[in-house]
Amino acid sequence: MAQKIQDPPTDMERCMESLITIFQRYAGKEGDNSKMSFKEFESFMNVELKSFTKSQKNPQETLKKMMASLDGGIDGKKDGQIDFQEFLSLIGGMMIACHEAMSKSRPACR
Ligand SMILES: [Ca+2]
Repeated sequence: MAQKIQDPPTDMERCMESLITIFQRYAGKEGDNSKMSFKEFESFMNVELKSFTKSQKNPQETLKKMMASLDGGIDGKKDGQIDFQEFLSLIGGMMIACHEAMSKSRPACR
């Protein structure tokens, strides 16, 4: 049977795959690769979002607050770990802020 030639992944599909791969890379540093401990979250923030983390007055304190607000944010299940759904709500929030900043920096259309 002839095999259907697969289309190459789209930019969006590549982007989604990258998010999953990056999450698993950090979440898998210790134990379960489906959840991030504070140590794993801190490592993720210090490497992958370093310009944000470095710009904070007290990076560790900020990360602790972020972790506390993410953990249990959706289903109310506070377990001291960040699962993929909680991770996506962080990325979503940061992307909304980036999108707003990018929209403002563009010259206004006339
Ligand atoms: Ca883990």
